[in-house]
Amino acid sequence: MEYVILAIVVLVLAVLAGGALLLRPRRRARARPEEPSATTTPQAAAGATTTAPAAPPAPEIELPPPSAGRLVRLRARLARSQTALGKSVLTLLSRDVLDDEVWDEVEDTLISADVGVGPARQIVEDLRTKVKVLRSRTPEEVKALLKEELLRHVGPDLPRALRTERDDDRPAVIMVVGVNGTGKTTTCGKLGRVLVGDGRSVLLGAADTFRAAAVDQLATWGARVGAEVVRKQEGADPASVAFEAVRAGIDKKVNAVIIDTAGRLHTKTGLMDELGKVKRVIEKQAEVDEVLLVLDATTGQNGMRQAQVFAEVVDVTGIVLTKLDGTAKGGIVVAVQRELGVPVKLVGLGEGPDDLAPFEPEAFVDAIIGDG
Ligand SMILES: Nc1nc2c(ncn2[C@@H]2O[C@H](COP(=O)(O)OP(=O)(O)O)[C@@H](O)[C@H]2O)c(=O)[nH]1
Ligand SMILES: [Mg+2]
Repeated sequence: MEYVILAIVVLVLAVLAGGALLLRPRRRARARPEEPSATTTPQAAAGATTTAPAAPPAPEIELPPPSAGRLVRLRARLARSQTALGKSVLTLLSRDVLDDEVWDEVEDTLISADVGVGPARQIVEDLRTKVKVLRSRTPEEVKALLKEELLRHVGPDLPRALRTERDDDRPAVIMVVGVNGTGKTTTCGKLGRVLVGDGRSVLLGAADTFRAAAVDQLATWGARVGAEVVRKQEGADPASVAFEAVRAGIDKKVNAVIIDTAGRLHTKTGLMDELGKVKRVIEKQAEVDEVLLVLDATTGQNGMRQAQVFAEVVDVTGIVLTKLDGTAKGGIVVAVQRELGVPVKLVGLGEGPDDLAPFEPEAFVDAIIGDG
């Protein structure tokens, strides 16, 4: 009898335990679909259409903050330029006596911030005249004059808008060129993200086929921003990748196609021939709206000389000045526009996905001169 009671107790316990085990996963299973759907609904829907051929586990697509006013938000990144330029120039100009020696030092400071010799001399000359005209010379007045002079050299009225809109039945085509390591692929990704954030559809073309890693790097950006990537194997003909990317962009009616290119080949002439060919091949189907030359702000004159070679081969429509964060060489904006004859349209202020800003002359000059 006791055995029977014991057996019943064991049986009841076993049923209870089994029930509990069955219930737990059910509860979890019910909770699961609610979690992701709350965070990814709008973007995931967009991603599902634009990245249709991608592998099943849908990448998490992030929606970036708006691009307008970014330079103001990122101005702290220009702190080193501010120390080099704004602070030291203002310290010099607040001396009791402004003699030749002080003015020479101001000029040297501007040159060491990469403004360029010619513009530095001009700025000092004009500033000197204006300060002489001023009877009282308060720090505020001097700062306002310095800002005015710098702004004039940065060019407040240069056309800096990017052409990223469809033209009739063609997407906007943007080619990104420049020396290896300057930040081309990163810029393609960041720019794609800006455009997607502004509600446009984007397709990326991986025409840097020199290294497989470069293609993968662009594909990672594509997955992240929700842009399809047209790619081929390492060593494939870059022009054919660009051609197919534009073809796909036309077929899929995207707003913009961004073509990443190689910054090196075995020989420099080979690279330049290749770039010219990429552009010509694209132009069989669509106009190239922008050729953005990416320039690393930390490389100074040397980088500029290399950039000039690119500018001779493809008609550059805008400069992307990268790595302005953490360099004291903010003055290079003035020099680069002067030497290449093309406006700076975008600036890179860090490695993060939202560290690309449309270039705004006033905000830039304010940031490198500083408020304090
Ligand atoms: N600090 C900083 N690093 C950047 C910026 N833009 C790109 N980089 C870094 O520069 C390196 C080279 O960039 P990549 O896009 O691969 O250059 P590419 O060879 O021209 O395609 C990477 O480590 C990027 O994260 C920028 O604006 N600021
Ligand atoms: Mg690259």
